[in-house]
Amino acid sequence: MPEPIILATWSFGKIATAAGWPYLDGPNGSSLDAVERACRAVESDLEVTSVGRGGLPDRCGEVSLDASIMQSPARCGSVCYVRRFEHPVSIARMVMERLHVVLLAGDGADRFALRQGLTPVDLLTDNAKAKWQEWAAEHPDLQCRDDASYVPPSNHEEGSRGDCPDFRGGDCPDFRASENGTVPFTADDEFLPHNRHHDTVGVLAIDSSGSLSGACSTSGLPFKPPGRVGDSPIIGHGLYVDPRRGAAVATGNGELIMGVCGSFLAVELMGRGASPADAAREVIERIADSYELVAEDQAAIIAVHPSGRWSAAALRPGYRTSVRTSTRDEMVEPDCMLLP
Ligand code: SD4
Repeated sequence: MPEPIILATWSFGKIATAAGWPYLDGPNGSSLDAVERACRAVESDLEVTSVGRGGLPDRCGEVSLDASIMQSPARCGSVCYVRRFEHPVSIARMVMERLHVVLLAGDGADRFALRQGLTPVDLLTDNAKAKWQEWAAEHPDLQCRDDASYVPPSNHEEGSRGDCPDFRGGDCPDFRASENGTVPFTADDEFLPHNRHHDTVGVLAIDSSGSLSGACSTSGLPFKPPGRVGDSPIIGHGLYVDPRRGAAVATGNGELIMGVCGSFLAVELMGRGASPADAAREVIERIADSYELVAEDQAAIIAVHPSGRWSAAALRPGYRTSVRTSTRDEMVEPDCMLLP
């Protein structure tokens, strides 16, 4: 059996892995409980402005949340456009465990959550409202308009090389010393303030029985057009888990990930024999090949094989994976960063 492991996207993934690990550790550990708890912790962190309560709203000032959870093609659930509940990942789990459908959207998802006994909350915090008002003042023509003239920025969490004195990345071939031979990110947490933009929290875990689970949760792109839903709640795009082939979770600009079915692609490649490093890199290369990218674009993916071998790849520097095992608790640079 592989050693239990929990992996999460971005530096706020440390919040997630810390919350999930106690549910994973030990003979009764459950990867499903671990990934749900991991996402819930970030959903409740009001400092995080891209997940859960405290997430930045759409251009009309309304927060909507997306999440998914998965153990196998036959066992998955998701919700999108949740507007009244703090923990979309738990609603997604309820969809998986209590319904014969995969995805609930909008009012239907909110009403389902209410019927399950969850308590509605106001998702728009004062901080998020203030940021939206600032944005609206800067973009008076765009506030609450549906046209395509404004492209929502992808969240850029951890800056660039210039922000990071310990940056040791490079092009894929030079940087990838070995799978999982990633360079630990050594900057202090203060260096990566949690109030800067973050993206989706995506979590993958394997427990001591070898069971693989994944989950992700997001408030989507900041100031998105109303109604916009990204990759995170769509099975195969933001998240995919197949116990025989592996699991993958994506983060970044959802539109880039959706066009290549990013998470499914990574798992499918592993199922056909690719290593996690090659699978993750190929997804990012496929994105780069398929889109006319702009400087703002970022996408990253974590791929884990059922054996526990794993890797992450990103379009650009700035993305890190949080990893926790019985012997490790750290953030690591991706094995592949395709662009400077
Ligand atoms: C989305 N991938 O909705 C998610 C969230 C994200 O930068 O990563 N935002 O596109």
